[in-house]
Amino acid sequence: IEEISSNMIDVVIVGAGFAGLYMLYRLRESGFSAKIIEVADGIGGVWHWNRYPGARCDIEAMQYSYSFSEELQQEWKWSEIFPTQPEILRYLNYVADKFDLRKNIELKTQVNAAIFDETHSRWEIQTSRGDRILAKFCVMATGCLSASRIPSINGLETFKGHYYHTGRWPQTDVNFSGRRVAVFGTGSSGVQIIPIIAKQAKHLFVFQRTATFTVPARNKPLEPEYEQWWKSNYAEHRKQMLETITGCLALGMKNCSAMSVTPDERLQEYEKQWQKGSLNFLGSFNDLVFNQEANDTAAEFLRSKIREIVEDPTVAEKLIPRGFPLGAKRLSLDTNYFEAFNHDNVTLVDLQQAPIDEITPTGIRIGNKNYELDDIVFATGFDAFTGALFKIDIRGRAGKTLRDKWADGPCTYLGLMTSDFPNLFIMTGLGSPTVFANAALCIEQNVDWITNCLVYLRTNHYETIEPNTEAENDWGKHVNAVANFILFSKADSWFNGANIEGKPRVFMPYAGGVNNYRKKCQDVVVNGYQGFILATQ
Ligand code: NA7
Repeated sequence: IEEISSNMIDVVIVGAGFAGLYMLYRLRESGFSAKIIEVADGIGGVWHWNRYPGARCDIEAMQYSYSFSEELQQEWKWSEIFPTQPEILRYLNYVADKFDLRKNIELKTQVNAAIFDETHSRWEIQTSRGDRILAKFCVMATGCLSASRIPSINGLETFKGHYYHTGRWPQTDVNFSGRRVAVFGTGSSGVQIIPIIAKQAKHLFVFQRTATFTVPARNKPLEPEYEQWWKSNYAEHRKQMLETITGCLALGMKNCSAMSVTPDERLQEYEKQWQKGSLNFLGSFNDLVFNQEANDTAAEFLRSKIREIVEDPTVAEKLIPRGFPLGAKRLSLDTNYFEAFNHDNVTLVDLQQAPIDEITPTGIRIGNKNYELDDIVFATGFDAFTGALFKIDIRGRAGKTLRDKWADGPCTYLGLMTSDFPNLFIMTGLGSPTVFANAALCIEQNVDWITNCLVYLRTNHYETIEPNTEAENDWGKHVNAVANFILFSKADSWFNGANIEGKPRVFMPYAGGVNNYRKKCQDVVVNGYQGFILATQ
């Protein structure tokens, strides 16, 4: 009993990324005892692991950053519009030091299990160090794109060279100079790493399964006037960001249908957004995400750009995405991606023409053709949303496992909680707009909501909170209805689990926008935590 009581805290947070760090800060500020358990040997979450060459954020730094401290947002200086992974990691380390967070973070510790004890209404967290930590609440800040995935390709274990996954990049320098390299994957990670490896490698083979849509980032140093514009009125700008669909301020966007203007005007607008460069391209007109006809015009514009940039027309045709709407696989932001295919040392291998037969000790074989390789890079993505959660044995009421409960796909209320798992909060982008929006802002909103909820429970002497099944089912239906309204569900992607064999096909994020999601979360609170069961014992 002594051991248990000395080990009992209010909240265990799993994960020390953007979400976990701010969660810890807010909880401590609100008088709760809290602790982060993190498997990595450093803080940063995805920004710790994704240290591959070219890794950077595709949301502007002035917006993809914490807003909770005016002092922090005034004193931190970003160097570029779109920050690199090392710069973001430095920022998060700075935040951890400034707010003295490290004393409550346990690194190099894996959470193996989280088990709810119904008798005492508390969670028991079991770690790789053999510890059992008891907590009233548990927050899974485990990330939506953190469980990296290398596809099972015949013969990989026989390969004598090195192989890497972008989401588990080594901390030592990897230099591809003079080497023959293969890259699998042409999503956002592949699009970022390919042009960098193209510059270094003796030869780069890009093994493409699906061609991708990407828009130039046109990244540049942060100009002092622009920085000043943000900093002179940061609070107001942040407030405006909350009222948007994407959680980002995008100035000068057209608020009309792509079909309401002439073809010339449409092209001019696309050209303008293309020249500006940013994911805002998808907001060039207000119906690109749900009107197929409008979407086609934007997709066709991007296809014409690929034909313009790529010199070899045969290669260009292979690089042109077809068969799914623009945005249904997450739009990428690039720096010289298509240009890389103009280099003599870069070869595009189209896996739709012929799939891989095997990886051999010295390379890759397709039919009679052998590609001799020194290194293979897998930019093949993640078991999104649920992957990191399922690595933990999570058990709620009556020993029910989360895996069993979600066997046909995850179900949550507001993405934040799931019934039969009281006092367990989830912040992995499930049922929330995080992956379609400014993740930093979405995380702050989730953390603030959870903290306010815990304060409410404490003030009103409640022991537990969990959603009722009706509210959970209704939320699931709403998430689905929104997904069916927009075009983002119309492709095989990690949005709907299609990138993982055997994973249930359920559209997991909430595509209704930051502003609408926030409003729904607020309404639930205003109506006395509507849809939740609050219990005093
Ligand atoms: P993504 O977006 O899931 O991209 C993974 C890529 O890897 C994609 O092009 C896949 O092709 C490809 N892939 C997956 N498995 C294979 C196999 N077996 N063979 C060949 N190619 C394969 O992951 P990213 O890391 O790029 O981006 C994830 C998010 O992280 C990103 O959107 C940002 O928000 C941050 P497919 O399309 O499945 O045919």
